Amino acid sequence: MKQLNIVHVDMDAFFAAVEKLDNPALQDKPVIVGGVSIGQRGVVATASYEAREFGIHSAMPIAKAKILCPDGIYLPTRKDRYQQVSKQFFSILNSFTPLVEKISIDEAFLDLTGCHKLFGSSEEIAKKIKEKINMETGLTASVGLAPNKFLAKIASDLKKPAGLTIVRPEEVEEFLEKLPVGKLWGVGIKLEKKLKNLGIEEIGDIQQFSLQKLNDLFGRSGVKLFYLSRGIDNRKVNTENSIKSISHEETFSKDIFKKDEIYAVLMQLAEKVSYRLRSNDLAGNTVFVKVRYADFKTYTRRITLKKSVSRPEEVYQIGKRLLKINKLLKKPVRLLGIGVSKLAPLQKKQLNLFDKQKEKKQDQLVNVIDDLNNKYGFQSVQRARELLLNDDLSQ
Ligand code: TTP
Ligand code: MG
Repeated sequence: MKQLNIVHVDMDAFFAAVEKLDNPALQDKPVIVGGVSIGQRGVVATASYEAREFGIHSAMPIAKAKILCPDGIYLPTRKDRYQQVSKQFFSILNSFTPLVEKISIDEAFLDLTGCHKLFGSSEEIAKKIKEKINMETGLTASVGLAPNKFLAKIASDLKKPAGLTIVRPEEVEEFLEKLPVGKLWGVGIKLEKKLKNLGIEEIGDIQQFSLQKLNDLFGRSGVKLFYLSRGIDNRKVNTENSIKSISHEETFSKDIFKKDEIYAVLMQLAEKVSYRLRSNDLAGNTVFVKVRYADFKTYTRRITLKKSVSRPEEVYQIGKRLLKINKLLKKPVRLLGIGVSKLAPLQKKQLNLFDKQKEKKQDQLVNVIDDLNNKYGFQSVQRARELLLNDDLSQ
């Protein structure tokens, strides 16, 4: 019999909830948080549950949200602040077990194996996790407890916000039966339509089909449907390198052609990537760049290095080299992105790829900048850092 050991936790309306936490006057108000960075291309990052009543959801253009809810409170994103709360969230999770898999800024899986002597039954631990998050952050999370990741993820979503849903091993098939097929991983709008055409709307309908039949109908996706519809999922909670990559990108309101301007943006993006790497104590040995042109053609190029990198200057220089070698700047650029993958814990005494003598000085500078970023947010110190680097280190 499968054990009831996997927890999925997801914070409720995360960015909006943090905004309410920092400004209690917003409590009970429809709050919409969105990237209003450059031009009119802003989209909703998230909306409070009050705002969702108006039909607003993530990825909706802000302009459309404003039509649906003109009296809503529209706020720009404050990524550094959310990152801060996220860190607190993960340290709470880590206080229960080291077996935590980070899925995103506000979402994780935990494997409770080995926790019971310290914290009680799985049910008790799931409850404690939920309560501790609420007590220590002032925010609510929704929690699912189930025998595997697939079920725990569905469970945490069922009673949002502030829900706790437990799916015991003996209840699995019944739990899945009446759920819409769209809840299954890998079932997007297209496959959902195909299934509907066959009269399949609920997960229970899939349970009636044999493995052979589903394979004939949908190939590999069909095989997946067979197992998931029965609640079978053997994936482990993956604690190693659970963040696969860290990247940032920017879409410009006007396409950019001037190399200097592109490199300036690249530096800012590299700064952000580096900051996030170091806030998570990570470095990575693959750097990648992404470029999109006016015709929406998008290219990604990567390079794998012998050593891991995390410093802004390193990430920037390698990104710049990738853009040059691959001749990616021959046309005006609509979107530019840079990231680092193949991540591993940061070695504190990591060698600087470029120049050992500058290493210490650069590290000191990076630490000061990190402190300032934590205190005052990103934009305020970015310029200063670029000036410092130009005057001081990058000649
Ligand atoms: P989610 O957990 O998907 O959403 P949420 O926490 O806002 O709401 P829910 O209660 O349904 O979990 O994402 C976490 C945060 O990630 C969200 O607060 C904002 C950000 N985000 C984006 O910036 N863009 C997106 O498209 C999505 C889905 C999320
Ligand atoms: Mg969430």
